[in-house]
Amino acid sequence: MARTPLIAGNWKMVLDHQSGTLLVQKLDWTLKDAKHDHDAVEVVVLPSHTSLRTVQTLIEGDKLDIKLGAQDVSAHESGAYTGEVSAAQLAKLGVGYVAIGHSERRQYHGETDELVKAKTAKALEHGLVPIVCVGEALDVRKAGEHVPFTVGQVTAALEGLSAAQVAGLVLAYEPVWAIGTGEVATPEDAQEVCAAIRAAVAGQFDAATAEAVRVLYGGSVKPASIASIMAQPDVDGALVGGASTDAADFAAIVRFR
Ligand code: G2H
Repeated sequence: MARTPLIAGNWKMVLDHQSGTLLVQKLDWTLKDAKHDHDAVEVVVLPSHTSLRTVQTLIEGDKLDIKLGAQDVSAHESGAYTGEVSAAQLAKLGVGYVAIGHSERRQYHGETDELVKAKTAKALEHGLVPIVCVGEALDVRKAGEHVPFTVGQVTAALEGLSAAQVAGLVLAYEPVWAIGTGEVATPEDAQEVCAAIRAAVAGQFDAATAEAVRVLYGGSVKPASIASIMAQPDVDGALVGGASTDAADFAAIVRFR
């Protein structure tokens, strides 16, 4: 079965609940004008936790086809974890997706492969679709170790999950050197690692799981670069940061074809 492309907008700590709501409205109008087929390309926005409720109310109230995701989730079930947001809380709010292990979480908040694995399992337990982020820093790329490094992050995150769970989740390859730098990996760079990730999933689970799992590329994706990235056979979509905070740019990325 063909994999449905997914374009996810990671707003990071940029938009608030008002600017975020406005962006979703503009995005929806633009996509409706363009008669965008949401079954052909799925659209997800990942607001800050403070904006989730407002954006969810808009999406549900106006029956928008845009889907909602969070940028992070706790590995804990519930209890005395000040500042954390649980998978159960997100699920109750109607959140469908959650980014886990983004390089900014790994870099600035010390998130380890072990924590990413625990968060992924917890998200799945509550019916959320994890978008598990992996990718190498510049020194790793320069050493030519980007494939084993990234595959290692994937293998660690997926350890202990069932094939069915893995088939339904999303992996995002985001080379750290290309994040917010304007430096985009070439389509061939993206394909090389996304294909290696898929092959690793086949080895860890089976061929059908590898065929089903969606692998995104992320890192300075812009309207001008999306088509060539999406033309790669193992790239099933994009995790977009900066360009997702502009409705026109994000709509153009969603309409990559
Ligand atoms: C990578 C990406 C979105 P940007 O962080 O996850 O951000 O498109 O700004 O590089």
